[in-house]
Amino acid sequence: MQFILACMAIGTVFGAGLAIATEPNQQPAAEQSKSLRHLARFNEKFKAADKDGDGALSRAEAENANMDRVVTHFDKLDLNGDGKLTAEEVRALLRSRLSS
Ligand SMILES: [Ca+2]
Ligand SMILES: [Ca+2]
Repeated sequence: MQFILACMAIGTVFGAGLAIATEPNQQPAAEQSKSLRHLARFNEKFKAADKDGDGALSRAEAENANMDRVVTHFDKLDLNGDGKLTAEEVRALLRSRLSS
């Protein structure tokens, strides 16, 4: 059992390393650092807005953080309908904004 777990852990590390190694080739460096900065800003804002620290934003948390676009589209963004937005669900908004 421990051997299997060790194999899984090694596979995860190598898999992640591979993803990091191949990613920079997919877009120009300047573009990538721009989207990384964008993502870092988003993560900070998300964490600051998540007052109870459960890793998701309730509607009230989004309202308190003045995330107007998130509040406006809250029901649409809440893909699984649990009344909270995870970072992944809010990222769908960022993606739609970037592509439109
Ligand atoms: Ca929360
Ligand atoms: Ca949700």
